[in-house]
Amino acid sequence: MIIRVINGPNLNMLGIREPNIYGHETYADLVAKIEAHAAKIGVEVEIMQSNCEGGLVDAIQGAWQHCDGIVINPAAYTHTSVAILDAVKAVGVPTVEVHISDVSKREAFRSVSYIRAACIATIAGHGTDGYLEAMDLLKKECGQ
Ligand code: CA2
Repeated sequence: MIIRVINGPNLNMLGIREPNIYGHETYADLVAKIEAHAAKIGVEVEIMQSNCEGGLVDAIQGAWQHCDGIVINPAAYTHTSVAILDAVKAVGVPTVEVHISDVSKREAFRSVSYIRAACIATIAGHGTDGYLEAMDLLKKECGQ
């Protein structure tokens, strides 16, 4: 089973500022944590990050006929991007939306998610553990 983990803009800056919201882990820590969990549950993982909307669309399209599941934190594009929603709909790969913070308890604009409509689940407010929960969910969903 192959899971592609896609991270949106500014997630490469994790741990550098706003630790009260996003914690102290760096992006490298997050990657290491996901890789360790993938090895533990026996799935292959492909992890990427882009600050560009088109880069995220390309990564979603690249999962078509290649990956069994997608974990995506589209970051700020969650709240604005129809292109990312359409890409997830187009590929038809089971997708879980993840947010490190509890977006429902922050500014009103963060409660809007375009991508949610195309996802099998949304996990928010569980810190970076949310990524691992999303991987577990996809593994269960794909019956593996
Ligand atoms: O809670 C999340 O995971 C978010 O997707 C993170 C995004 C934010 O725009 C979403 O509303 C919720 C932000 C990504 C990281 O931004 C940083 C800001 C300052 C320092 C480090 C990272």
